[in-house]
Amino acid sequence: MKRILSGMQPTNNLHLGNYLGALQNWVKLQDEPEASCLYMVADLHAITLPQEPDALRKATREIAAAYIAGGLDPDKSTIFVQSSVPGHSELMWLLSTFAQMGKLERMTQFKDKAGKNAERAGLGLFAYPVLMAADILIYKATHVPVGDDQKQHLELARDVAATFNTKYAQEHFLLPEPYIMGEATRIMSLKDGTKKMSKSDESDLSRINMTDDADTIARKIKKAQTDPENLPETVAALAGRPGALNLVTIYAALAGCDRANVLAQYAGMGWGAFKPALADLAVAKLSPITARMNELLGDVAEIDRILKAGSEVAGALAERTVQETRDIMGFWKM
Ligand code: AQP
Repeated sequence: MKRILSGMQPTNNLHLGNYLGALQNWVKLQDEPEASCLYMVADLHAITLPQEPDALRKATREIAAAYIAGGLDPDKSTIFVQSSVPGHSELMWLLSTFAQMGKLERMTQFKDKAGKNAERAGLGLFAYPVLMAADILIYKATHVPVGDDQKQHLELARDVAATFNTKYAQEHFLLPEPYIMGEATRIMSLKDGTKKMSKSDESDLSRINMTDDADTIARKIKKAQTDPENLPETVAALAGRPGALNLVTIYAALAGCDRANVLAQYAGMGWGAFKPALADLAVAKLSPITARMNELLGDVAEIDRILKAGSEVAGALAERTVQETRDIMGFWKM
């Protein structure tokens, strides 16, 4: 039996990178035999950077709607909001006593997000990987779908689990494995093919949001970074052309084919021909999802009902692990 746990932060609307790199894979996982999937809206992680309360509340529902519109089925997957299960925060504190400062200091995501202001960064941003360890270990997840940027955090979760198990001489926490879903799809910014497409990029033109309408998608793709060369015949010839490579990657991911297949069709053509074809494909793929999302957001009571049911399932699993952990550690019991 596999237990899978993953989540996304409600820092803004989901974008095409979140969909092609994560959500699309989660949908496939929920149909795997013997898999039990838990997908959370990771709002406790979102507050590691400043958030406005109303915007956080709105984004939380929007992400839940995007999960469902993108294909997660509440009858197959447990969909819930991280903060509605208090055990995540409690277990994080318990586990923080097993996480070594030296290892946390080496986390590249902290360095990237704190930037030059590391001295002023909050403790939460620094301790983020311990919360992620709690998210995973609380459900005794066996597999965690992770991108390259999260592998280091998963390693920390394994490390914390193993340290705990050794200290108390029992196999209490499972050591989670990374779930690699074939070739990772990393979608880059439409304005700069060397930077990943990101929810928190200041420029809205850098990403295609799952809420964008057809005209907006076409306009953003039209303005996307390319170069004066036509499309080449081989993938190797895209080296050193990050903007061009990104658009070909997006096309391939949307069409469900290899980049080589895309080039076989478009080699020798200019961007004036390719970009409209890419825009049409993106609209065809995203517009049904956007329409379903808008429909769901018109009935927030239904989203809340799904999240409440998910929280009850996740909460029961989490509570059991927290209680067991408290007992093992020797806490007083009422
Ligand atoms: N550009 C991307 N290409 C492929 N996959 C991506 N993911 C994010 N960006 C891309 C995957 O989406 C999931 C959600 O990640 P997250 O919400 O925890 O935050 P993130 O990875 O930091 O994503 P963003 O969009 O860049 O958010 P912000 O700007 O808030 O930090 C993960 O599985 C991630 O791999």
